[in-house]
Amino acid sequence: MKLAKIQYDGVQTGVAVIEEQTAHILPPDEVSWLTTLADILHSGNPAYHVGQRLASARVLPLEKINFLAPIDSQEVWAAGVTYRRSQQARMEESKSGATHYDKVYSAPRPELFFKATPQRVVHPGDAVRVRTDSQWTVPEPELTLVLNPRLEIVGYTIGNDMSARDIEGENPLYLPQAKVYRQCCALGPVILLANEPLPLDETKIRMNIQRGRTNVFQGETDLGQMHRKLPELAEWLGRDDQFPDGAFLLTGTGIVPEDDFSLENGDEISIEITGIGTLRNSVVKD
Ligand code: DO4
Ligand code: MG
Repeated sequence: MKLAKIQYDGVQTGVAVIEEQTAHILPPDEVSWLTTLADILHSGNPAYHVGQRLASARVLPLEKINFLAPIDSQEVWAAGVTYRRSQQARMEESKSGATHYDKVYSAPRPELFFKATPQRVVHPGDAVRVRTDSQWTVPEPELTLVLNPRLEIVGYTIGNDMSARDIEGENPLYLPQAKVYRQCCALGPVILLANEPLPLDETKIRMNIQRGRTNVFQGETDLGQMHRKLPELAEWLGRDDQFPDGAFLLTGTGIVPEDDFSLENGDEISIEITGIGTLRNSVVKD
């Protein structure tokens, strides 16, 4: 089952079940008072609570709705260097930090970093940003775990971990500035409920970047290439920490464009993950 936060009838927002062509907007929950998407996700049995309200849902065609980022008050975190391709790319970009990236790929403790607060996350269709002080910024297409306050994986979505490679490459201590700024992250369009583990080898991640009429980048990987297990990443995030509002955890990129590629104003990024959907965003660089 896929759930989304949507906007409809101009200004109304709500939670909907998304099917191939239709959005089923859930009516108010007068029994359990599960109001937000996060309330449903954290309820212990999201599919059951949604099922209770589905019969009286209003149905709209997808053309009549806009998708919002599926986040409420969760923090957004990210894992890094979880694929060989990311390890190689970081070692190339950072002469001084190369050994750190080499070690973290195979160390028991993964690289985890804070990525965004909800207001830094853009909706599907909106623009992600290139920092004004970066000349080398790329999108990072990442499977994203949706974690409840008990750090259980309750869903999956698509995330874009925008990264200023020149800033992170100059000095690894600049990582928070390379990663965290306004419009630095996109999430959505839907959350696939985690009823069963994802089939790793069959779950492809594809990224396409369009510049005007030209396709300037195309890349593909699959979850089978990831060096870490998904529950392992969630478990490390929860160690000695608390997430009363739950969390999103981007799981690292296995697709990194060649070193001469940087995003430009007006580029269109699309990230597709098998079984979840496609996250599309434009790029602003001003
Ligand atoms: O260590 C730098 C960031 C790595 C990252 O974001 C990734 O591998 O996806
Ligand atoms: Mg990343």
